[in-house]
Amino acid sequence: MSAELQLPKGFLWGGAVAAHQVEGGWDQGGKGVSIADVMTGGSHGVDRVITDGVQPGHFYPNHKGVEFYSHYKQDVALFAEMGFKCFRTSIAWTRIFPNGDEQQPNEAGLQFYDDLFDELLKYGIEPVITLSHFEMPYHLVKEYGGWHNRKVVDFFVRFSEVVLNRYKSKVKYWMTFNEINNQRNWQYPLFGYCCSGVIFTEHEKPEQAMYQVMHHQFVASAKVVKLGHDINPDFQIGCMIAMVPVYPFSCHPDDVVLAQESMHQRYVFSDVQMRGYYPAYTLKEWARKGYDIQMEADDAETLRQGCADYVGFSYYMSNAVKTDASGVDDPITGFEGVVKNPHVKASDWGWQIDPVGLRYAMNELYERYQKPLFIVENGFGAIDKPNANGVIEDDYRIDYLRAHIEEMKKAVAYDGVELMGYTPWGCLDCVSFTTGQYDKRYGFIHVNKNDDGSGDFSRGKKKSFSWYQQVIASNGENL
Ligand code: BGP
Repeated sequence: MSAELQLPKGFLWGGAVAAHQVEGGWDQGGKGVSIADVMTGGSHGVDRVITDGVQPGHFYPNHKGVEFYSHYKQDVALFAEMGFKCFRTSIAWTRIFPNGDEQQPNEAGLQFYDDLFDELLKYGIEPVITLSHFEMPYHLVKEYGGWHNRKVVDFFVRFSEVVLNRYKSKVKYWMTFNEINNQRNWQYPLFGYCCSGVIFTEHEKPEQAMYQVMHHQFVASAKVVKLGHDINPDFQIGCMIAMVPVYPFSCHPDDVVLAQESMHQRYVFSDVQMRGYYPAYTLKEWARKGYDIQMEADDAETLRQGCADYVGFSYYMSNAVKTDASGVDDPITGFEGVVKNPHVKASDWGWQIDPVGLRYAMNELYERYQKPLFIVENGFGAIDKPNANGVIEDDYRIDYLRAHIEEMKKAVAYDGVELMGYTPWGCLDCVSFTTGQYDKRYGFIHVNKNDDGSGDFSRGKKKSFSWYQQVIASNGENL
């Protein structure tokens, strides 16, 4: 490989998961019920359902996750064997404040993350921590109406203050809200709910409600960034968006402008968190649609003072849009006018595989903000089948990751994009968010748990395990 394609020394190779998708132990150690605990399991073609509290007769996959709560030492040892420099997970808000509105935190919950971070640091693995990854306390949803209620800002800031202080000497890299722009897809209850605890379609003006929630989260994020920098000036606190670049289906100018408008609907989420003020295109949209977003007098100043340090983003796919297809929404990304891109293939779940799109996305984000990027999710969800010897030969996953890493390296080496690290999603098999399945897998580490109920949660190495090990050992040279 040409020397010019090298990644910088100290590049943060690792893997990513989220607390609710791996931990299990949903009612252990004083943990409260979170919104992830009231989402049923789905299957191919059958949607997950949000139930009114935990109801008998339903299967809730996140209650057990993959039992990381009890297996974390074994898992961290496997991450270390792969050579991880960092590991991204989230802190379950309900382990620290079971209902969300208590005055005092739950010590057992705090102790769990102390133990986890110590275990990681023992191997020289940096924790990369998301404060909110799709699992706010269910109590805040029932009693307050989720993030639509301004009071939730204070509850979140209290939770964040406790953990930022507690782990100030163990965790340097933080993110506020995971894929905050998912709620843009408010037509689909699961997406709005995961980010905010709000089912937007139940609101009279759902899109306005979504923007109100967005504003509350921006204020919360900015307050947390400022607070974090006061607690430890070395903290690096990022925003986190789902980056799905949208291409015009054709070079027809109307398609080009539609693609640009589609991106505005997503960029508002990173624009405000990175720049500290609302972009003109959003203010114009609110005026045009007659939306009345409640703000407090000092919110503008709060946003200005709380700009994030880096852009964390997930990248799985690109989309293409076409004007005369308007009205068709993509159920995953929510974009209007989405059409199949004939130049790329798709996964079994219709996610369009586009490694070159990652390089394009990195350039777009870097040019827009001129701040370091961190690819905190990327990966290939598939149904893995063991061969006759019981080994999972996941060459399709290796091919996907290799192609994306190649493009990532070009963005760094040829385009000059500043990139902090790369943490492929679901390094350890976990519960899929969109489907609630065990069988949609991403891991280098196999977890023996299946949608038919079988499995004992034992861990095994897939072929991709040793592949990724040599990728890290060579700092991305041997792909
Ligand atoms: C992102 C989420 C993750 C994760 C991933 C893969 O949207 O941040 O929580 O689950 O997508 O999605 P899925 O599990 O639905 O395949």
